[in-house]
Amino acid sequence: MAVFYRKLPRFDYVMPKTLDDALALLNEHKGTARLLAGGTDLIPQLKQRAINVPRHLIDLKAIKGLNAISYDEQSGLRIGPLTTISAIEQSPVIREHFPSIAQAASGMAAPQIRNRGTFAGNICNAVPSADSAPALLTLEAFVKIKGPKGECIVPIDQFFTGPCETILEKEEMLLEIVVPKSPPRSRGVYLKLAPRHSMDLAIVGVAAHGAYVDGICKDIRIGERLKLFSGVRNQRLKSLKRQPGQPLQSAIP
Ligand SMILES: Cc1cc2nc3c(=O)[nH]c(=O)nc-3n(C[C@@H](O)[C@@H](O)[C@H](O)COP(=O)(O)OP(=O)(O)OC[C@H]3O[C@@H](n4cnc5c(N)ncnc54)[C@H](O)[C@@H]3O)c2cc1C
Repeated sequence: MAVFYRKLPRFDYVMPKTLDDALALLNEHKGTARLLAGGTDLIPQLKQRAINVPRHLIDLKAIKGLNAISYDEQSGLRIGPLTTISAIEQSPVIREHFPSIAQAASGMAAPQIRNRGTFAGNICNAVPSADSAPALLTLEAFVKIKGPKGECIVPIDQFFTGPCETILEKEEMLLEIVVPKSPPRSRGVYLKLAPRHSMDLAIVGVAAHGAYVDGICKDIRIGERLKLFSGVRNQRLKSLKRQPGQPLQSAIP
């Protein structure tokens, strides 16, 4: 059973006003500093002493402009690193163009946590039960990363390297989530299996995204995020993924 200490461990708390200052601090205290977005993962982890205590906590909240959601036909959807789960859940543009992302957001935690926690923090924490990941995987999203060496854009399936592990270096920050425009006549959905839906972490979370033209399945993508990365894979899903170009009914085994 997890033990929660009442007091947080000691650390220095800094609240930079600009992105450059935040990145400079992260680089200066390489390996001994952590970024703080909503804190809904980090603070419980610190109270549990579940992670090495950082010497410096860099709170991003005072940096303006990091919570934007924007969409256009060319560059697709852009989600800033401080965009809360609630903002994503309620965004008209996300609901219209990327409903599986909105569904994933609305199935996460309770409203209080959704008002504070961010999608970026959810994918940086990279637990196997993270609800944000499956929809982003099926939508072939990218993440923009910034560090001392500059910026790079990485496909989301290369971002995760294992349970609670990502390619992020200690001095790097996730700057943006980018979701390309979906092809016409495509649809997506996110389904979460949990004992009490949003009040529990997912046992299984599956997103599917497909494009169909005249009953023919042009493209099907399925993003799974099985709890514990058990390696168990559903054979029906696997064979369905191999069936683009088939009439939809015959593609379902
Ligand atoms: C009661 C409760 C219920 C929950 N239920 C669910 C649920 O149903 N589904 C689910 O998926 N999650 C759930 N969560 C977890 C969810 O709240 C978090 O994963 C949240 O999305 C993390 O975002 P945050 O802004 O709070 O991140 P933080 O806690 O601030 O940060 C998380 C980690 O990411 C790093 N980080 C944050 N932002 C960046 C960045 N821009 N660049 C680099 N690193 C960064 C931090 O250093 C830290 O290591 C729950 C949490 C609680 C407390």
